[in-house]
Amino acid sequence: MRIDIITVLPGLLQGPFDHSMLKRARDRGLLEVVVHDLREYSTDTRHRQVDDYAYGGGAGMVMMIEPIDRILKVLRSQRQYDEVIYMSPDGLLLNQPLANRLSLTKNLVMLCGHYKGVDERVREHLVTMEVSIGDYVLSGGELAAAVLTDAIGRLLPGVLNDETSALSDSFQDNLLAPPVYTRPVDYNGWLVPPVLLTGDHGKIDHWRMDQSRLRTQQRRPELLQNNPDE
Ligand code: 6GU
Repeated sequence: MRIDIITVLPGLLQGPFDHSMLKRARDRGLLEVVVHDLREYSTDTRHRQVDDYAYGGGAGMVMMIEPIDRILKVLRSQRQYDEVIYMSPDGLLLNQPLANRLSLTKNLVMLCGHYKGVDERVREHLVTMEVSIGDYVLSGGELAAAVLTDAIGRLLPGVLNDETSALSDSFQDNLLAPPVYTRPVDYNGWLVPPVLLTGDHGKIDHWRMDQSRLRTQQRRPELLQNNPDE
């Protein structure tokens, strides 16, 4: 899978994909992440301007359509994109079903918004969907694109060590994950639940399922109301 990220702050996206899961995905050739500096597509070669004042006035700059159209034309001439995603707090709220769906695609573009956002014509004519990572405002779409890339990248077959492990994630079946423990068995008198030490995997699976349901009921009861398949 390939993800192209378009940003005015490429430095913000230098680190996040070079560690852990995403690094493994890239090292194994399962995921290619390419970060593009939008300023390189500015028509203004001297100041590399990519934003301008809003028509009608008001505070805040607006990202211009032309540099965005130019880079998208270049990218689209090289491959077919499944989605061109504008990262925006107005977008479709990211959840596990959406991450699952996007992980099945081959080529994605993520366009990171900044300032007051992009010229509305970009949203009308150039992007195919808008995604938000939650109901709060970030100063730009970069960290949201990193979150979305991580959520997608870890689902690619061959990325996780234990192939079944993504399926047992919290939310994968609309249940939170059960508690987990490791050594020591007794720390300050805080004990590991004895069932986990029995070696009886039928009993352990049953306990974990009960804990998942209990935890979901206590913390996120609304998840139990929803249908697992989107
Ligand atoms: Cl995708 N962008 C920005 N700027 N803020 C957000 C967001 C995205 N998702 C949640 N808040």
